[in-house]
Amino acid sequence: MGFLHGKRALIVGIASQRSIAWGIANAMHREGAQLAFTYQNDRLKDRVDEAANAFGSNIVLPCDVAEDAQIDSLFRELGSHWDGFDILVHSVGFAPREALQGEFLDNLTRENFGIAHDISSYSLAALAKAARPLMAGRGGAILTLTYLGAERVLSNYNVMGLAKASLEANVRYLAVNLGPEGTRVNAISAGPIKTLAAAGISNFRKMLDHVDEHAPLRRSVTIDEVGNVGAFLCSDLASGITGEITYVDAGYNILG
Ligand code: 0WD
Repeated sequence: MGFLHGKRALIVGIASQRSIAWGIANAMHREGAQLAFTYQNDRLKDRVDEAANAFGSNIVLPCDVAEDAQIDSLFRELGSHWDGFDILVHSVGFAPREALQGEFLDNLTRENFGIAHDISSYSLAALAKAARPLMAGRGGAILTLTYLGAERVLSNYNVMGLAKASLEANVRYLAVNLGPEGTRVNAISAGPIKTLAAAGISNFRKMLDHVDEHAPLRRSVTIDEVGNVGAFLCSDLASGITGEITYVDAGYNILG
């Protein structure tokens, strides 16, 4: 029996089979969790339907996290399938493409700053708040994805680094707020992986090559490696861990 047997998990942020959320869903499914999925818009619906099929789920619901009404209706709908659930995976991030190239100030605008923070950080707290009635008191867990650019200045990451720093603080505030009702909140800081979101970052290939050459393990990580740690962090095996950022990056973050 898998270590997530009997758990119900909502996966937010699958855009393709290369998505980190796909790797997390795969590991959670393997460990016995029942899954539900959201899709951002009609363009991505087929991909998410494909994921639901692959993981034996028939719960696929729309949710653009930029829209309050869609967040509300997501949990109303989910509540008609499940009377409660245990795991919320937030694998969502976005900044306008032009902000992810050049120097930090080159393409910094109030609008780009707002969008990056809204979609990449605020959405975690918004989902956690809306999910609360269905998650409270079950010993559940919330997981999000962050990146080293939150702590260090990395080329081209720019305003997304600020948004990820906000996301990491968000994890800590949520952990304190939701801890008393038994919900844990953690993040994985993943090494670079070639996904649709990563394709928006200028010179991403160079970053990946650098990690392959210099990380202690002399390689980058896979979505399955991130998925395994995600499944662990959201399981009862990790019942003593909350408010933490766990690195799954082949050791790259320890380098000076
Ligand atoms: O190297 C990487 N790929 C890393 C990614 C390293 C470390 C962290 N991360 C983070 C990302 O910042 C993000 O938070 O992992 C998370 C997942 O990213 P991913 O798996 O790399 O990217 P992808 O497969 O593109 O999924 C992200 C998805 C979006 O995809 P697109 O490509 O369409 O932007 O986030 C979703 C969307 O499906 N998303 C939204 N979902 C709901 N509402 C929204 C939105 N407004 N915007 C983006």
